[in-house]
Amino acid sequence: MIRANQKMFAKGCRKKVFRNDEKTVKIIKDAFFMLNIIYLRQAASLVDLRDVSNAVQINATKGSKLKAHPTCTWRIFSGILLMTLTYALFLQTSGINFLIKYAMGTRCLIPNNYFVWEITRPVSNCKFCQGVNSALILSNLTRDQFKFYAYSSRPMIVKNATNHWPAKKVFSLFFFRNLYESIEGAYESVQEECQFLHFRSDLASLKEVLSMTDRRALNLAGEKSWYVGWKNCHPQVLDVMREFYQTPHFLPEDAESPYTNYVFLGYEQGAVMHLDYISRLMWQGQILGSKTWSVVPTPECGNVCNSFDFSVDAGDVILLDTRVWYHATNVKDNQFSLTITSEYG
Ligand SMILES: O=C(O)CCC(=O)C(=O)O
Repeated sequence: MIRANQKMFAKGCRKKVFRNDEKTVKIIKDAFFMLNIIYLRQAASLVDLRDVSNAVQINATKGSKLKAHPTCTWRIFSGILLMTLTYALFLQTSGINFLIKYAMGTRCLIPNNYFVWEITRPVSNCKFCQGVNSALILSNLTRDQFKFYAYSSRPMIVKNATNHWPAKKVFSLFFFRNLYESIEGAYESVQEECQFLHFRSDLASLKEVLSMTDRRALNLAGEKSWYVGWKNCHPQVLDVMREFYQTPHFLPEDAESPYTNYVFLGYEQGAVMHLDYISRLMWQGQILGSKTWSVVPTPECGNVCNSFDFSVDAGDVILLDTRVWYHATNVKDNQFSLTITSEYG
């Protein structure tokens, strides 16, 4: 009997789960009171009543799982729709994120190379090269004396201006090998923030340059000749280098100089003919060896200006506006050439 009543009550409650109207609620309430009275009359205890109540809850839950209520159908539909939209949004945003990351990870959307620089550079005013047929050679200059020439676009050589630099006794391929090997992140800084120029050499990175064999480093017979340049921008590398050279003493006091520099070193054919895309004028201290520089005016000035060559020896400083003079270098007489270059302006 109790079981039969339980079944009946359970049936009513299951309906309650699925129907919300007031009439149903009233019927169920009445049934509930009736059942309680019946149970109590049949000497059921409160524990029995609690059991009935538990049984009803279990059945009601089962019912809700087995039978799909319209609200549930709507919920399932909404859930699927929501999941689909979220997934679509995820795909879309991950696509957008990919594009954002690509744009942020790419330093320039337009490729950064000589061809692009050449076609986008401003046309030069030929005044910079008119009447210039040779480099101006200066020596024993004070800062005051140099003021007059400071921002000239005529190539200039200041003789014997770096002879006192300790760099001439210290700098070598082996010095830079030790320096770069001893500073964490030094190689990466060249690769990621600075620049490596291999010119005609088969060396693809500074790491390759600094790990070449001693025979090749010395350009011994049978070894491939090499000439490279790279920009130093790692602060620790620069700090160490600065112990061995100074900015040329004659440059104007108020001239700006970046806390970066370039090293060019190697043998035989040096830099290939090119223009620099930098913000200021260039100075270069020739620390070891002698070089020939070839300078050529920009093509738009080719009919009013001349190309010419000049020589620079160890100890000299060369000053050149490498933004308007195309330039190439050649190391003399199988010597080893090593220079420090930076900007001023
Ligand atoms: O020193 C060299 O051989 C080349 C220097 C150069 O090309 C530059 O400073 O732009």
